Amino acid sequence: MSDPYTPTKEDKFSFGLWTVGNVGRDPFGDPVRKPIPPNRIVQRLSRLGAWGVNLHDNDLVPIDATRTQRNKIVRSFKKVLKDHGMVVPMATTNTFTHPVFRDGGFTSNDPKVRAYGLQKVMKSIDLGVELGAKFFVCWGGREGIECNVAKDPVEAIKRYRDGINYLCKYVIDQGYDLKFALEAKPNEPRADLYFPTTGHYLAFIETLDHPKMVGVNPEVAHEHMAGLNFHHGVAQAIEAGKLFHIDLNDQRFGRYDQDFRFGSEDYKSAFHLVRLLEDTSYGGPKHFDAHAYRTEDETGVWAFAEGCMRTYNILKEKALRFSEDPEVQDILKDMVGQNASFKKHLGKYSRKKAQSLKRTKFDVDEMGAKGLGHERLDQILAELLLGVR
Ligand code: GLT
Ligand code: MN
Ligand code: MN
Repeated sequence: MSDPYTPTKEDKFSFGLWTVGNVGRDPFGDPVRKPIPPNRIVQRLSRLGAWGVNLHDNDLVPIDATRTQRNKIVRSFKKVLKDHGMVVPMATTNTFTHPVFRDGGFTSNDPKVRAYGLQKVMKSIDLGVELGAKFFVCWGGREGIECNVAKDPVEAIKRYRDGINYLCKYVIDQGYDLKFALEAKPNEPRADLYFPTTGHYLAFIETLDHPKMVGVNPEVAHEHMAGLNFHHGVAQAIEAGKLFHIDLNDQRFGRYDQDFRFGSEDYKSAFHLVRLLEDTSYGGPKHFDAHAYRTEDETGVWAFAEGCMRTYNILKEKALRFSEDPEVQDILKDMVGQNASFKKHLGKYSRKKAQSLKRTKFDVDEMGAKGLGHERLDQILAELLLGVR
């Protein structure tokens, strides 16, 4: 069946191998599904209309593989990508599963662990570039702490900076066309992670040796865990020219990292996000970093993947209908651009302008008396989303 919401490769939808490949293990329960081999993931995703797959080094190549084994796996993966017209837009490194990373990769107190972390990431970069990746995500899943007196947090930040600077130099030295996207999360799997939000990373990036090579990869669930408005954070990243990549999923506020199907929990927040991404010049990969409920078998996994993409496209259509709605347009026209004569007071500072502004009389009671009409506007959105408009 095909309808206007059926995904196509032009939509630039991607999934991590670890997302549809998630076996449903959680802290209280064993896996409920068999691992799906990477090559079959590529085939099935392509058939559903996805454009790309992303991977951690060890999603494809086992951590203990020999060079010969690695090359064989990579050769066969490249062939299946080509046969199915699929790309690898983003790659990343697993610096969180092995016990060696129990206290972080880049921020570990042990220089030997930090050196191993760098080695692993460099090899993972080589793999990503070989597969055609243009973005490299760094999610510091273990870069955090439980016992806060065991690690100096200022030192941890400096170590993380040293790590990213080193990797930027490596990418430049190799002549790779690759940019880094840093992914924040407030907690889990550590009690607290350094760089808990996208905003923390936006500030940190400006302190790097090569800030132009580094942007962010915000994830819906991670900002919602912190109780933040996701699309506002994304807007700030867009405005700063730093939205290199995005992880789409869903999540109830205040819970553990749920990584639910995109748009499954909060249609309204998802609408605002889709509208923002579609109305601005983002144009990058739309990556679903989520997984099927633990109740599902493999059939449910593909229903999950299709659902993520369809919901995005449905919300994209709703965003367009909202913008084109004549009543919405009338209301917005009334809201914006009034009092044009006051614009002369704004903008670039000059002493003359400031003096003139200080002399201007404002009738604040009259200015504060007028309602803004947001109730009606928001109800129009509610009715559109609920399908009666
Ligand atoms: C892990 C995490 C994600 C990150 C991935 C990249 S791995 O599943 O929960 O948010 O984006 O390392
Ligand atoms: Mn993510
Ligand atoms: Mn997550």
